[in-house]
Amino acid sequence: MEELKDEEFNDWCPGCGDFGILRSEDVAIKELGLDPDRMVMVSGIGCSGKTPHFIAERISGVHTLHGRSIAFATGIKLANPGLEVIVEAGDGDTFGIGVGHFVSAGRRNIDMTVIVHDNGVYGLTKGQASPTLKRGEKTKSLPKPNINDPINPIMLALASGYTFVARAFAYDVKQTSELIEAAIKHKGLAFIDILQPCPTYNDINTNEWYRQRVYKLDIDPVVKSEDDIQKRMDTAIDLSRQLDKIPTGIFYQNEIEPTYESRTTENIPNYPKVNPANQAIERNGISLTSVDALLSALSV
Ligand SMILES: Cc1ncc(C[n+]2csc(CCOP(=O)(O)OP(=O)(O)O)c2C)c(N)n1
Ligand code: SF4
Ligand SMILES: [Mg+2]
Repeated sequence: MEELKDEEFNDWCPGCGDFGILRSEDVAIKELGLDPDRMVMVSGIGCSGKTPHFIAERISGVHTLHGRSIAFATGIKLANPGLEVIVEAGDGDTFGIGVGHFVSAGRRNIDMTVIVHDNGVYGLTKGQASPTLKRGEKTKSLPKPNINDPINPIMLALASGYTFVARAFAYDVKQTSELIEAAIKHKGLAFIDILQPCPTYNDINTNEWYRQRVYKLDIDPVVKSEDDIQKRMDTAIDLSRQLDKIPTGIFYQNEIEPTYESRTTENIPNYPKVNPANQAIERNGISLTSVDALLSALSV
């Protein structure tokens, strides 16, 4: 692993909130003491998509296509359920072109972590409005105020079936790293919406703007029984709709819901041990995956 990673030049703009997210991830991965060889970070296209190149820990990274990181990550996790899979995606990536994958992943409750860099803009392509920019906001990169309503990432995650739903502020490295740790430890699909200032294109949702509004949630978000689900969800939804103040922390956590892996194991008991990633590809020197062998068998 060591020899595969070179120092990469970090070309994020000075003051970008992505630096806070990167730092928080480095801290969280170190704190958890996870085996880097058992970790994969999967990103889409965007400024956020460069995170796997810059992460200090020598974990594997896959820089995929715009909007497709969750789909790639799902395949990796299903093929090799022993891996710790982290998705690193932009808000355009996740809630624009990739929103179908975001919703589908929630339905499955796969045991992985989705981290969204939510900056209100399409940073890499020079600041077009992303699906989280509020209606009427005119950042310096827009010729006119945004005419579309924003989506609410917390509500969308809850409606889709995510079992760990949180929000963080990129420059609060302490809280963000703690939330990333909790998300990775969570058994099921975890989502963190990280509010990430983009000083280059978004001059409205700045560091100062957030600092005047963010406050830490003081609720118990953990579902204790089936009867408890509605109450915890209602609280999470109400808090996510606050406009004047912006709560950060865990909005909802439910480990009662079975994961995709546990439901698959009910159908295929040896799935954790015998999964696509560790099946034999050759026996007695003969390839079991040879297309030639398959074709000749079929042609008989
Ligand atoms: C299929 C496809 N459509 C469009 C693009 C162009 N594109 C690249 S990055 C990007 C937007 C990035 O915004 P976001 O996902 O919010 O990430 P950020 O740069 O803000 O971190 C777009 C539209 C692309 N690369 N691929
Ligand atoms: S364009 Fe915005 S999001 Fe991209 S690196 Fe620069 S400050 Fe960060
Ligand atoms: Mg963005």
